[in-house]
Amino acid sequence: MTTGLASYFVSLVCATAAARRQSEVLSREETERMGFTWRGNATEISSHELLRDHESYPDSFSWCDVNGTSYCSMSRNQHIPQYCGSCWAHGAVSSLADRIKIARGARGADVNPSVQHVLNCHGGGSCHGGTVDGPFQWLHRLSKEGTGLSYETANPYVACSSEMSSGLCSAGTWTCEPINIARTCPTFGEDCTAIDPYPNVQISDYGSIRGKYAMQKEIYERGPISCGIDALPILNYTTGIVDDFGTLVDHVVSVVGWGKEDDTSYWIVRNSWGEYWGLMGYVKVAFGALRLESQCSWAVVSSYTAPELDNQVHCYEGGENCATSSATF
Ligand SMILES: *[C@@H]1O[C@H](CO)[C@@H](O)[C@H](O)[C@H]1NC(C)=O
Ligand SMILES: *[C@@H]1O[C@H](CO)[C@@H](O)[C@H](O)[C@H]1NC(C)=O
Ligand SMILES: CC(=O)N[C@H]1CO[C@H](CO)[C@@H](O)[C@@H]1O
Repeated sequence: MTTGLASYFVSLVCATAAARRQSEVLSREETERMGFTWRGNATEISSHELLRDHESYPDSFSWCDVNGTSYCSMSRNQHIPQYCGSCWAHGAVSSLADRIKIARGARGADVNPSVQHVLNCHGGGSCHGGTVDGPFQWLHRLSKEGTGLSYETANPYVACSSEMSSGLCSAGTWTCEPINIARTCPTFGEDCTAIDPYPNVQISDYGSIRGKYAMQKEIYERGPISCGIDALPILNYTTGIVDDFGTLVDHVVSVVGWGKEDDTSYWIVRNSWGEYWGLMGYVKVAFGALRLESQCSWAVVSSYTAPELDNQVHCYEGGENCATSSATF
């Protein structure tokens, strides 16, 4: 059932590769070679199937404005300090950050999980592309081991993965070692210290969905999701509603809700190209357009480190009481 769909995408990628940028979404073959399950159209029973059914949904609903409260996390830019095809990690991490904010009732300073941790640990891909739900498969594995995704303040985004040498990437090693998951560098001329345990977010469940109905149900009941999209028609997007049907999925974004203007219903989509692009980093995509409804994924947040949960391990500035190892950076 999924094979036809996958090879359709792959052949289109090959056929049009010359006309577009390199796809940031890997093929089924590449995905499986990395040890991830291809779930572009999962059919297995998941907690999504247990969600309440609605006859219909309101014409507009956005997690960025639920009765005046925004549950949307920060906008990001995957392409600086140098180009990195990490859209797949951004779409997943941003939707996850929103769901943490929803769980916290938008109280407290935002928790911003680390995209760089996903890249350093090959959690679904690299700067040369990845998979829509790979980050959630990876994080689910980590969560079962009792650890999770690090925070931005312990591992900031630098747009590098281990195969990258462009820009500032040659100045570091982007491997999945403790020092590249959460660290502190206490003073000049001394080694940096890996922090473990580190503030983190964990998930209990994840899955793949497709189609307008499943997307609305998942977003409305549980929060934003991560979806594949055709990026070519939106490279020069500025305002308005994009209704281009699209050709293939080569990019990943997060979907935070939907709206309606005149007679056109559209998805409210957060991209990861900075706030100078589009509508402060967002784009309105007409229902059915840009292949946005063809492969999406969701994850259920099970825990995160936050003051109200009183679950922080309190580390010293130099990390001495939380240190597992140290390395020169
Ligand atoms: C938003 O306000 C409406 C109208 O007062 C109410 O019916 C709805 O439950 C509220 N939604 C949330 C999520 O608080
Ligand atoms: C975007 O605009 C630039 C400058 O006008 C142009 O060179 C480029 O072809 C456009 N890209 C697309 C995908 O339309
Ligand atoms: C979960 C899901 O969306 N499953 C779909 C996978 O594709 C088949 C065939 O197109 C659909 O019937 C399923 O609903």
